[in-house]
Amino acid sequence: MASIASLKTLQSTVKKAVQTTTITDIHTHLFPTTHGKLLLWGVDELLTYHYLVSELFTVAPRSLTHKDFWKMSKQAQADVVWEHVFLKHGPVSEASRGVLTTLNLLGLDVKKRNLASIRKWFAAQKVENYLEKVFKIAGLDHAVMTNNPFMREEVDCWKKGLKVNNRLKPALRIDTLLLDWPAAAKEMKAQGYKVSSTPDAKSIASARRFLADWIEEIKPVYMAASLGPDFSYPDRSTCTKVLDKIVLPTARDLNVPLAMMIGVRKHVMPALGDGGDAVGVADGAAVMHLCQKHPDIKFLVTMLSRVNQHELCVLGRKFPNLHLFGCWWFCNNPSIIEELTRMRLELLGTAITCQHSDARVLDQLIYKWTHTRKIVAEALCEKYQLAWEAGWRPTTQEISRDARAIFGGSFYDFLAK
Ligand code: HDL
Ligand code: ZN
Repeated sequence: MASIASLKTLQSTVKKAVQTTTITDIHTHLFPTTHGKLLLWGVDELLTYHYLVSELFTVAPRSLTHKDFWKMSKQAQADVVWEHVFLKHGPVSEASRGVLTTLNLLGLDVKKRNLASIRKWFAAQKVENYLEKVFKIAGLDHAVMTNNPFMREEVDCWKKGLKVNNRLKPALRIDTLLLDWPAAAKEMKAQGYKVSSTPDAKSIASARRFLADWIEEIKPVYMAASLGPDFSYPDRSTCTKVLDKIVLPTARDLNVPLAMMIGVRKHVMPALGDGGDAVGVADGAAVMHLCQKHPDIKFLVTMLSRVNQHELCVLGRKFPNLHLFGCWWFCNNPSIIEELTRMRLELLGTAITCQHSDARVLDQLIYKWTHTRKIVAEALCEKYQLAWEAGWRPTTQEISRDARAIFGGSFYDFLAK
Protein backbone atom coordinates (compact mmCIF):
# COMPACT_ATOMS: atom_id res chain seq x y z
CA MET A 1 0.00 0.00 0.00
CA ALA A 2 1.40 3.38 -1.07
CA SER A 3 2.56 5.28 2.02
CA ILE A 4 2.64 9.05 1.93
CA ALA A 5 6.03 10.71 2.13
CA SER A 6 5.22 14.32 2.89
CA LEU A 7 2.59 16.58 4.41
CA LYS A 8 2.10 18.17 1.00
CA THR A 9 1.39 14.78 -0.56
CA LEU A 10 -0.97 13.99 2.29
CA GLN A 11 -2.94 17.16 1.65
CA SER A 12 -3.24 16.55 -2.09
CA THR A 13 -4.10 12.87 -1.50
CA VAL A 14 -6.95 13.73 0.91
CA LYS A 15 -8.36 16.39 -1.40
CA LYS A 16 -8.16 14.09 -4.43
CA ALA A 17 -9.81 11.26 -2.48
CA VAL A 18 -12.75 13.46 -1.49
CA GLN A 19 -13.03 14.99 -4.95
CA THR A 20 -13.15 11.55 -6.62
CA THR A 21 -14.86 9.26 -4.11
CA THR A 22 -18.15 7.71 -5.19
CA ILE A 23 -21.06 9.21 -3.29
CA THR A 24 -24.30 7.58 -2.20
CA ASP A 25 -26.93 10.29 -1.77
CA ILE A 26 -29.11 8.97 1.02
CA HIS A 27 -31.96 11.50 0.84
CA THR A 28 -33.42 13.20 -2.23
CA HIS A 29 -36.81 14.03 -3.73
CA LEU A 30 -35.99 12.57 -7.12
CA PHE A 31 -38.29 10.19 -8.96
CA PRO A 32 -37.87 7.55 -11.66
CA THR A 33 -37.86 8.92 -15.23
CA THR A 34 -40.95 6.74 -15.82
CA HIS A 35 -42.89 8.73 -13.21
CA GLY A 36 -43.29 11.61 -15.67
CA LYS A 37 -43.77 15.07 -14.24
CA LEU A 38 -42.88 13.91 -10.72
CA LEU A 39 -39.22 14.02 -11.72
CA LEU A 40 -38.21 17.67 -11.97
CA TRP A 41 -35.27 18.65 -14.19
CA GLY A 42 -34.04 21.45 -16.46
CA VAL A 43 -33.24 25.14 -16.05
CA ASP A 44 -36.77 26.37 -15.34
CA GLU A 45 -37.16 23.83 -12.52
CA LEU A 46 -33.72 24.83 -11.23
CA LEU A 47 -34.72 28.50 -11.19
CA THR A 48 -38.09 27.89 -9.52
CA TYR A 49 -36.67 25.64 -6.73
CA HIS A 50 -38.57 26.63 -3.60
CA TYR A 51 -35.37 27.93 -2.03
CA LEU A 52 -35.11 30.48 -4.87
CA VAL A 53 -38.80 31.37 -4.78
CA SER A 54 -38.34 32.32 -1.13
CA GLU A 55 -35.30 34.39 -2.08
CA LEU A 56 -37.26 36.05 -4.90
CA PHE A 57 -39.76 37.42 -2.43
CA THR A 58 -37.01 38.82 -0.26
CA VAL A 59 -35.99 41.15 -3.13
CA ALA A 60 -38.96 41.46 -5.53
CA PRO A 61 -41.08 44.62 -5.54
CA ARG A 62 -44.21 44.40 -3.39
CA SER A 63 -46.25 44.73 -6.58
CA LEU A 64 -45.32 41.10 -7.29
CA THR A 65 -47.74 39.12 -5.15
CA HIS A 66 -47.37 35.42 -4.35
CA LYS A 67 -50.79 34.89 -5.94
CA ASP A 68 -49.74 36.50 -9.22
CA PHE A 69 -46.48 34.56 -9.19
CA TRP A 70 -48.18 31.17 -8.83
CA LYS A 71 -50.54 32.03 -11.68
CA MET A 72 -47.59 32.46 -14.05
CA SER A 73 -46.27 29.68 -16.31
CA LYS A 74 -43.18 27.82 -15.05
CA GLN A 75 -41.07 29.65 -17.63
CA ALA A 76 -42.46 33.03 -16.62
CA GLN A 77 -41.77 32.22 -12.97
CA ALA A 78 -38.20 31.27 -13.91
CA ASP A 79 -37.79 34.53 -15.82
CA VAL A 80 -38.89 36.55 -12.78
CA VAL A 81 -36.47 34.68 -10.49
CA TRP A 82 -33.68 35.14 -13.06
CA GLU A 83 -34.41 38.87 -13.29
CA HIS A 84 -34.61 39.64 -9.58
CA VAL A 85 -32.34 37.09 -7.90
CA PHE A 86 -29.63 36.79 -10.56
CA LEU A 87 -29.61 40.01 -12.59
CA LYS A 88 -30.86 42.71 -10.24
CA HIS A 89 -28.98 41.25 -7.26
CA GLY A 90 -25.74 39.25 -7.22
CA PRO A 91 -26.29 35.46 -7.18
CA VAL A 92 -24.32 35.02 -3.97
CA SER A 93 -26.77 32.83 -2.04
CA GLU A 94 -26.06 29.07 -1.96
CA ALA A 95 -29.15 28.25 -4.01
CA SER A 96 -28.49 30.88 -6.69
CA ARG A 97 -24.79 30.06 -6.92
CA GLY A 98 -25.87 26.42 -7.21
CA VAL A 99 -27.71 27.13 -10.46
CA LEU A 100 -24.56 28.71 -11.87
CA THR A 101 -22.36 25.79 -10.76
CA THR A 102 -24.77 23.31 -12.34
CA LEU A 103 -25.03 25.13 -15.68
CA ASN A 104 -21.28 25.69 -15.76
CA LEU A 105 -20.44 22.02 -15.09
CA LEU A 106 -22.92 21.00 -17.78
CA GLY A 107 -20.71 23.00 -20.13
CA LEU A 108 -23.16 25.89 -20.64
CA ASP A 109 -21.80 29.42 -20.97
CA VAL A 110 -23.14 31.16 -17.86
CA LYS A 111 -21.39 34.47 -18.51
CA LYS A 112 -23.54 34.99 -21.62
CA ARG A 113 -26.61 34.97 -19.31
CA ASN A 114 -28.64 33.75 -22.26
CA LEU A 115 -31.62 31.88 -20.79
CA ALA A 116 -33.12 31.21 -24.23
CA SER A 117 -30.07 29.29 -25.46
CA ILE A 118 -29.81 27.44 -22.14
CA ARG A 119 -33.45 26.38 -22.48
CA LYS A 120 -32.75 25.19 -26.02
CA TRP A 121 -29.93 22.97 -24.76
CA PHE A 122 -32.16 21.39 -22.12
CA ALA A 123 -34.95 20.86 -24.64
CA ALA A 124 -32.56 18.67 -26.64
CA GLN A 125 -31.83 16.36 -23.66
CA LYS A 126 -33.43 12.92 -23.33
CA VAL A 127 -34.28 12.48 -19.65
CA GLU A 128 -32.99 8.88 -19.27
CA ASN A 129 -29.58 9.80 -20.76
CA TYR A 130 -29.57 13.10 -18.91
CA LEU A 131 -30.09 11.36 -15.57
CA GLU A 132 -27.01 9.23 -16.25
CA LYS A 133 -25.03 12.33 -17.28
CA VAL A 134 -25.96 14.14 -14.04
CA PHE A 135 -25.05 11.14 -11.87
CA LYS A 136 -21.68 10.85 -13.63
CA ILE A 137 -20.83 14.56 -13.25
CA ALA A 138 -21.91 14.52 -9.59
CA GLY A 139 -19.98 11.26 -8.97
CA LEU A 140 -22.89 9.34 -7.44
CA ASP A 141 -23.58 5.61 -7.55
CA HIS A 142 -27.11 5.85 -6.17
CA ALA A 143 -29.62 8.32 -4.77
CA VAL A 144 -32.39 7.43 -2.30
CA MET A 145 -35.79 8.82 -3.21
CA THR A 146 -38.72 9.97 -1.06
CA ASN A 147 -41.67 7.76 -1.91
CA ASN A 148 -44.96 8.70 -0.34
CA PRO A 149 -47.63 5.95 -0.14
CA PHE A 150 -50.16 8.63 0.87
CA MET A 151 -49.70 10.72 -2.28
CA ARG A 152 -52.25 9.54 -4.86
CA GLU A 153 -50.20 10.63 -7.92
CA GLU A 154 -47.20 8.61 -6.79
CA VAL A 155 -49.28 5.62 -5.65
CA ASP A 156 -50.71 5.39 -9.17
CA CYS A 157 -47.18 5.22 -10.63
CA TRP A 158 -46.16 2.39 -8.27
CA LYS A 159 -49.39 0.49 -8.90
CA LYS A 160 -48.59 0.54 -12.64
CA GLY A 161 -45.30 -1.20 -11.84
CA LEU A 162 -43.31 1.37 -13.81
CA LYS A 163 -39.57 0.75 -14.22
CA VAL A 164 -37.27 2.42 -11.67
CA ASN A 165 -33.86 3.62 -12.87
CA ASN A 166 -31.20 1.45 -11.20
CA ARG A 167 -29.50 4.62 -9.91
CA LEU A 168 -32.51 5.29 -7.67
CA LYS A 169 -33.41 3.50 -4.42
CA PRO A 170 -36.80 3.84 -2.73
CA ALA A 171 -37.54 5.14 0.77
CA LEU A 172 -41.00 4.96 2.33
CA ARG A 173 -42.18 8.37 3.56
CA ILE A 174 -44.60 8.17 6.52
CA ASP A 175 -45.11 11.73 7.81
CA THR A 176 -48.87 11.44 7.18
CA LEU A 177 -49.14 8.25 9.22
CA LEU A 178 -47.33 9.80 12.17
CA LEU A 179 -48.72 13.32 12.05
CA ASP A 180 -52.15 13.21 10.40
CA TRP A 181 -53.99 10.00 11.24
CA PRO A 182 -57.33 11.08 9.65
CA ALA A 183 -55.63 11.80 6.32
CA ALA A 184 -53.61 8.59 6.54
CA ALA A 185 -56.73 6.59 7.38
CA LYS A 186 -58.55 8.05 4.38
CA GLU A 187 -55.79 7.03 1.95
CA MET A 188 -55.28 3.59 3.53
CA LYS A 189 -59.05 2.99 3.21
CA ALA A 190 -58.88 4.11 -0.43
CA GLN A 191 -56.20 1.45 -0.91
CA GLY A 192 -58.46 -1.20 0.60
CA TYR A 193 -57.32 -1.31 4.25
CA LYS A 194 -59.96 -1.36 7.02
CA VAL A 195 -58.94 1.67 9.08
CA SER A 196 -61.09 3.90 11.27
CA SER A 197 -60.67 7.58 12.09
CA THR A 198 -58.82 6.72 15.30
CA PRO A 199 -55.96 4.22 15.67
CA ASP A 200 -57.95 1.50 17.44
CA ALA A 201 -56.73 -2.12 17.62
CA LYS A 202 -58.18 -3.15 14.24
CA SER A 203 -56.85 -0.04 12.52
CA ILE A 204 -53.42 -0.62 14.01
CA ALA A 205 -53.33 -4.12 12.57
CA SER A 206 -54.46 -2.81 9.15
CA ALA A 207 -51.91 -0.02 9.22
CA ARG A 208 -49.13 -2.52 9.98
CA ARG A 209 -50.27 -4.57 6.98
CA PHE A 210 -50.31 -1.38 4.90
CA LEU A 211 -46.69 -0.65 5.80
CA ALA A 212 -45.64 -4.28 5.30
CA ASP A 213 -47.30 -4.41 1.88
CA TRP A 214 -45.61 -1.18 0.75
CA ILE A 215 -42.26 -2.40 2.09
CA GLU A 216 -42.76 -5.64 0.16
CA GLU A 217 -43.68 -3.71 -2.98
CA ILE A 218 -41.01 -1.00 -3.14
CA LYS A 219 -38.26 -2.50 -0.90
CA PRO A 220 -37.33 0.83 0.74
CA VAL A 221 -33.83 1.42 2.15
CA TYR A 222 -35.56 2.95 5.18
CA MET A 223 -38.83 4.48 6.36
CA ALA A 224 -38.61 8.25 6.80
CA ALA A 225 -40.46 11.15 8.35
CA SER A 226 -39.82 14.82 8.91
CA LEU A 227 -40.98 15.96 12.32
CA GLY A 228 -41.54 19.29 14.03
CA PRO A 229 -39.47 21.02 16.70
CA ASP A 230 -42.18 19.95 19.14
CA PHE A 231 -41.64 16.25 18.40
CA SER A 232 -41.30 14.39 21.67
CA TYR A 233 -41.11 10.73 22.58
CA PRO A 234 -42.63 9.09 24.45
CA ASP A 235 -45.69 11.19 25.21
CA ARG A 236 -49.45 10.78 25.10
CA SER A 237 -49.78 11.85 21.44
CA THR A 238 -51.14 9.85 18.54
CA CYS A 239 -47.65 10.11 17.05
CA THR A 240 -46.16 8.13 19.95
CA LYS A 241 -48.99 5.58 19.68
CA VAL A 242 -48.41 5.15 15.93
CA LEU A 243 -44.67 4.84 16.52
CA ASP A 244 -45.04 2.29 19.31
CA LYS A 245 -47.86 0.21 17.82
CA ILE A 246 -47.24 0.44 14.08
CA VAL A 247 -43.97 1.94 12.86
CA LEU A 248 -41.41 0.63 15.34
CA PRO A 249 -42.74 -2.97 15.39
CA THR A 250 -42.62 -2.88 11.58
CA ALA A 251 -39.07 -1.51 11.61
CA ARG A 252 -38.03 -4.29 13.99
CA ASP A 253 -39.89 -7.18 12.31
CA LEU A 254 -38.84 -6.26 8.76
CA ASN A 255 -35.41 -4.84 9.70
CA VAL A 256 -36.10 -1.50 8.03
CA PRO A 257 -34.42 1.52 9.68
CA LEU A 258 -36.38 4.65 10.58
CA ALA A 259 -34.96 7.96 9.31
CA MET A 260 -36.11 11.05 11.18
CA MET A 261 -35.55 14.61 10.05
CA ILE A 262 -36.45 16.75 13.04
CA GLY A 263 -37.06 20.45 13.51
CA VAL A 264 -39.17 21.69 10.61
CA ARG A 265 -41.77 24.30 11.49
CA LYS A 266 -44.32 23.64 8.74
CA HIS A 267 -46.21 26.26 6.70
CA VAL A 268 -45.10 29.40 8.56
CA MET A 269 -45.61 31.24 5.26
CA PRO A 270 -48.11 29.13 3.25
CA ALA A 271 -48.08 31.60 0.33
CA LEU A 272 -44.58 30.30 -0.50
CA GLY A 273 -45.79 26.73 -1.03
CA ASP A 274 -42.96 24.22 -0.42
CA GLY A 275 -40.79 27.19 0.52
CA GLY A 276 -43.10 28.16 3.37
CA ASP A 277 -41.48 26.02 6.07
CA ALA A 278 -39.08 27.29 8.72
CA VAL A 279 -36.93 25.86 11.49
CA GLY A 280 -37.28 25.46 15.25
CA VAL A 281 -35.02 24.12 17.98
CA ALA A 282 -36.13 20.55 18.71
CA ASP A 283 -35.71 18.30 21.73
CA GLY A 284 -32.82 15.85 21.33
CA ALA A 285 -34.21 13.87 24.25
CA ALA A 286 -36.80 12.37 21.88
CA VAL A 287 -33.97 10.79 19.87
CA MET A 288 -32.27 9.64 23.08
CA HIS A 289 -35.46 7.97 24.36
CA LEU A 290 -36.09 6.21 21.03
CA CYS A 291 -32.54 4.83 20.97
CA GLN A 292 -32.68 3.79 24.63
CA LYS A 293 -36.09 2.12 24.38
CA HIS A 294 -35.49 0.41 21.03
CA PRO A 295 -31.84 -0.73 20.90
CA ASP A 296 -32.76 -3.30 18.24
CA ILE A 297 -34.08 -0.68 15.79
CA LYS A 298 -31.79 1.46 13.63
CA PHE A 299 -32.37 5.22 13.59
CA LEU A 300 -30.99 7.59 10.98
CA VAL A 301 -31.29 11.15 12.22
CA THR A 302 -30.64 14.65 10.99
CA MET A 303 -31.85 17.82 12.67
CA LEU A 304 -32.73 21.12 11.10
CA SER A 305 -31.59 23.62 13.70
CA ARG A 306 -27.90 24.47 14.01
CA VAL A 307 -28.59 24.65 17.76
CA ASN A 308 -29.35 20.92 17.94
CA GLN A 309 -26.23 19.68 16.21
CA HIS A 310 -23.78 19.35 19.11
CA GLU A 311 -26.23 17.44 21.31
CA LEU A 312 -27.05 15.14 18.38
CA CYS A 313 -23.34 14.45 17.81
CA VAL A 314 -22.98 13.47 21.46
CA LEU A 315 -25.99 11.15 21.17
CA GLY A 316 -24.32 9.64 18.10
CA ARG A 317 -21.44 8.62 20.36
CA LYS A 318 -23.74 6.86 22.83
CA PHE A 319 -25.98 4.66 20.70
CA PRO A 320 -24.76 2.05 18.18
CA ASN A 321 -28.28 2.10 16.67
CA LEU A 322 -28.06 5.81 15.80
CA HIS A 323 -26.46 7.14 12.62
CA LEU A 324 -26.21 10.85 11.86
CA PHE A 325 -26.57 12.16 8.34
CA GLY A 326 -26.55 15.30 6.26
CA CYS A 327 -26.47 19.04 6.69
CA TRP A 328 -30.18 19.29 6.17
CA TRP A 329 -31.93 22.13 4.25
CA PHE A 330 -31.13 25.38 6.11
CA CYS A 331 -27.88 23.74 7.29
CA ASN A 332 -26.86 22.94 3.71
CA ASN A 333 -24.75 26.09 3.38
CA PRO A 334 -20.94 26.28 3.28
CA SER A 335 -20.55 28.00 6.65
CA ILE A 336 -22.66 25.38 8.48
CA ILE A 337 -21.44 22.38 6.46
CA GLU A 338 -17.90 23.34 7.45
CA GLU A 339 -18.72 23.76 11.14
CA LEU A 340 -20.89 20.62 11.27
CA THR A 341 -18.41 18.40 9.43
CA ARG A 342 -15.53 19.43 11.65
CA MET A 343 -17.63 18.84 14.77
CA ARG A 344 -18.77 15.43 13.53
CA LEU A 345 -15.26 14.31 12.56
CA GLU A 346 -14.00 15.44 15.98
CA LEU A 347 -16.79 13.63 17.88
CA LEU A 348 -17.68 10.70 15.60
CA GLY A 349 -14.71 10.14 13.28
CA THR A 350 -15.87 8.59 10.00
CA ALA A 351 -19.01 6.97 11.47
CA ILE A 352 -21.23 9.54 9.81
CA THR A 353 -22.85 10.32 6.48
CA CYS A 354 -21.56 13.86 6.12
CA GLN A 355 -24.15 15.03 3.62
CA HIS A 356 -27.25 14.33 1.60
CA SER A 357 -28.40 16.57 -1.24
CA ASP A 358 -32.16 16.75 -0.63
CA ALA A 359 -32.26 17.43 -4.37
CA ARG A 360 -35.75 18.09 -5.69
CA VAL A 361 -34.51 18.86 -9.17
CA LEU A 362 -32.30 16.22 -10.82
CA ASP A 363 -29.68 18.71 -12.00
CA GLN A 364 -29.14 19.95 -8.43
CA LEU A 365 -27.10 16.82 -7.69
CA ILE A 366 -24.29 18.52 -9.63
CA TYR A 367 -24.02 21.64 -7.52
CA LYS A 368 -25.00 20.22 -4.16
CA TRP A 369 -22.27 17.63 -4.31
CA THR A 370 -19.62 19.82 -5.99
CA HIS A 371 -20.04 22.43 -3.28
CA THR A 372 -20.03 19.85 -0.48
CA ARG A 373 -16.98 17.93 -1.74
CA LYS A 374 -14.88 21.14 -1.63
CA ILE A 375 -15.86 21.99 1.96
CA VAL A 376 -15.58 18.44 3.31
CA ALA A 377 -12.18 17.99 1.62
CA GLU A 378 -10.82 20.93 3.63
CA ALA A 379 -12.24 19.57 6.90
CA LEU A 380 -10.99 16.01 6.39
CA CYS A 381 -7.61 17.32 5.24
CA GLU A 382 -7.24 19.32 8.44
CA LYS A 383 -8.02 16.28 10.58
CA TYR A 384 -5.55 14.10 8.71
CA GLN A 385 -2.94 16.86 8.95
CA LEU A 386 -3.35 16.90 12.73
CA ALA A 387 -2.87 13.12 12.82
CA TRP A 388 0.23 13.50 10.64
CA GLU A 389 1.64 16.13 13.00
CA ALA A 390 1.16 13.62 15.82
CA GLY A 391 3.28 11.11 13.90
CA TRP A 392 0.61 9.08 12.11
CA ARG A 393 1.38 7.99 8.53
CA PRO A 394 -1.77 6.95 6.64
CA THR A 395 -1.66 5.13 3.31
CA THR A 396 -3.39 6.34 0.17
CA GLN A 397 -5.78 3.39 0.43
CA GLU A 398 -6.72 4.32 4.01
CA ILE A 399 -7.49 7.88 2.97
CA SER A 400 -9.69 6.70 0.08
CA ARG A 401 -11.41 4.31 2.49
CA ASP A 402 -12.20 7.15 4.93
CA ALA A 403 -13.38 9.51 2.21
CA ARG A 404 -15.83 6.88 0.96
CA ALA A 405 -16.91 6.14 4.53
CA ILE A 406 -18.31 9.62 5.14
CA PHE A 407 -20.01 9.76 1.72
CA GLY A 408 -22.02 6.55 2.02
CA GLY A 409 -19.70 3.77 3.17
CA SER A 410 -20.57 4.21 6.85
CA PHE A 411 -24.24 4.35 5.90
CA TYR A 412 -24.04 0.87 4.34
CA ASP A 413 -21.96 -0.39 7.28
CA PHE A 414 -24.70 0.89 9.59
CA LEU A 415 -27.43 -0.83 7.56
CA ALA A 416 -25.45 -4.07 7.62
CA LYS A 417 -24.86 -4.00 11.40
O1 HDL B 1 -39.14 17.01 4.53
C1 HDL B 1 -38.15 16.96 3.78
O2 HDL B 1 -37.74 15.91 3.22
C2 HDL B 1 -37.47 18.28 3.49
O3 HDL B 1 -36.22 18.01 2.87
C3 HDL B 1 -38.36 19.12 2.61
O4 HDL B 1 -38.65 18.38 1.44
C4 HDL B 1 -37.80 20.48 2.25
O5 HDL B 1 -38.81 21.20 1.56
C5 HDL B 1 -36.59 20.43 1.38
O6 HDL B 1 -36.69 20.23 0.19
N1 HDL B 1 -35.44 20.67 1.98
O7 HDL B 1 -34.28 20.69 1.28
ZN1 ZN C 1 -36.08 16.22 1.97
